[in-house]
Amino acid sequence: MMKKFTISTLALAVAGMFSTAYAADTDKHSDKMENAYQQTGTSPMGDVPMHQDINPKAPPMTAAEFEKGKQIFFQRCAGCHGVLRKGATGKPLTPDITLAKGSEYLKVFIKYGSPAGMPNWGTSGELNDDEVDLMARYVQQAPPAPPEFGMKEMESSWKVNVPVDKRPTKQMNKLNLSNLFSVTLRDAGQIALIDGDSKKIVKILKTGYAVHISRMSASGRYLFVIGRDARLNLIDLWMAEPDTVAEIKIGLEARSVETSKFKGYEDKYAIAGSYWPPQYVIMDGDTLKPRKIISTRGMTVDGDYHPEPRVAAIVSSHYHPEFVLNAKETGMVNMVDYSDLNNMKVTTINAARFLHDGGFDSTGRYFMDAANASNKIAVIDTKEDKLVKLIEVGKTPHPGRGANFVDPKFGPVWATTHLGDATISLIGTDPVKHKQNAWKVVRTLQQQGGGSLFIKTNPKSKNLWVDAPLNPDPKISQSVAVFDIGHIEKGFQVLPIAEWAGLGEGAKRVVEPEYNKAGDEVWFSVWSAKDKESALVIVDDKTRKLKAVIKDKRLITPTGKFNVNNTQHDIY
Ligand code: DHE
Repeated sequence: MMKKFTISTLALAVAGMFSTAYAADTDKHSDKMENAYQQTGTSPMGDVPMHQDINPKAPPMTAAEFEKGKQIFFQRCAGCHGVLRKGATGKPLTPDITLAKGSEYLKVFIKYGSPAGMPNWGTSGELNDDEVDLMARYVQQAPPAPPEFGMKEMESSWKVNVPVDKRPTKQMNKLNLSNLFSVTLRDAGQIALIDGDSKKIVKILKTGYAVHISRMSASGRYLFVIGRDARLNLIDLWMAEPDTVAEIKIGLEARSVETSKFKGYEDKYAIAGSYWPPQYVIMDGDTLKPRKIISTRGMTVDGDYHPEPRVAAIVSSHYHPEFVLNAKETGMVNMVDYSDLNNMKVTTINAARFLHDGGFDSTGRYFMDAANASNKIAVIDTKEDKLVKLIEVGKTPHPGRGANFVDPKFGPVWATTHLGDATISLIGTDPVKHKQNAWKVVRTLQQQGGGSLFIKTNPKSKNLWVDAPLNPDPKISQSVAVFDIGHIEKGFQVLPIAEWAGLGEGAKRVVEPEYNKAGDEVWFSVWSAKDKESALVIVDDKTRKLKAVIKDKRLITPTGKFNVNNTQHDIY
């Protein structure tokens, strides 16, 4: 029989667990940082019409309440619990589970959170008591499924603004394109193109909602930008004034895009993966005409069916005409062969759950792929199309694309930082000359704290930079740690990047180091809320001294920065 709880007893129990477990257990603290990360980008699907199923067993809700519950769910909850509430990094919340828990239990859980990482939505002030009550009732209803998005929908959203034969045949502007930066202006739904030489904003371009990443075509001419609303812009950098020449919506929610880089296929295809529907689409690289859509729904590495495996990182193989694509929830890496789209082959490699981000080793052969919830890096050999090894690292690896350098003792390594602890794991990547170190964690470094997202160096640099924008301590989230690669065991220096930006109030999270083409400057975003001033801070890599600050009222919420040359050639 189900136990009866009153709000107050449960609240005390949960709150009690909270204070003791929390103070003592930094692991739980790290769960919080991980959840905060999942919630940094709200799902844009709250406004998508979905059918409300009347569940006679669930507490009643009006259509208006249901609509509000849906909005809140997609803004705050879907990132962890999944669109269909079948569970992702958060627990499943399907009616078979939630009805058994009952409204009172759910209200306490939503209001006070849990030590396992569920945020305290009520006591933090994010939701008021009425909203907590509404959400407790909402999660007992059947989850509404968002619509599918197939070829018909893609084609009707597809626009070629400048046809290929009306585009320039050579570069028509005087920009040093290979040192141009595409900077995500996240909450403005824009990117800024910034000239890396003069540090001047060349142009602001409108893109998708809560725009996420930029990628370059193999030739360096075309820039692809994807928004969280799955809107993809194709920007031609050769035009007198770089502009969007084609656009398409590839689904309802997305994070990744990449272009074909194998010899003979340069600039030919683009691929974009979506979170919803769980699928990817291959398009023509110069027009975005959709060619082939493949679903990722299917079995996980553990043999269970998953209805919504989101597409996470995609990289482009240098060894075969293939895209290397992460299906997050299944833990499978898909090697998508684009040489014959009609008779398409996809090799599925079992890795581990939940695949998120990653990058190549310095040779471009091995894809170092973070299975974040498993605390592992999967090494994928893109020449043999095989899993080489699953390597245990720190808690919740988050490499971005990682950092490649030569460790003075262990030879070539690739490094990842972590969201869930203060470590950096260095993995040996040379199975030929340093066989004994290959595919092992050869060194673990301590940095300032957890909540780290990106680590970076450059082949021409002796520095290794690491951020920690989600660390709860502003001293840490507003600065970066830098290691001297030649004396890596000696620890790190902290640079107060946000202070150097000279901004007023704001979160001022320092996020994502990115090098210029020459590898002698490192750019950081100082990321505050939409209504607060943000900036870019540029540091001289050799002296580690401030070189420039870019401030402009148009620089709203800058986050990712993509240098054309480094993105084009996978340099990191
Ligand atoms: Fe990202 C890369 C997903 C939140 C900045 N992010 C990626 C990739 C994925 C992803 C799958 C890899 C793309 C690839 O390589 O093809 N990111 C997600 C999320 O699901 C998550 C956790 C929550 C959400 O709802 O979006 C999320 N990401 C963020 C942020 O809050 C960040 C810090 C700020 C922002 O702009 O939104 C952020 N993510 C980035 C950046 C990259 C990225 C800068 C590219 C790194 C690179 O070096 O290529």
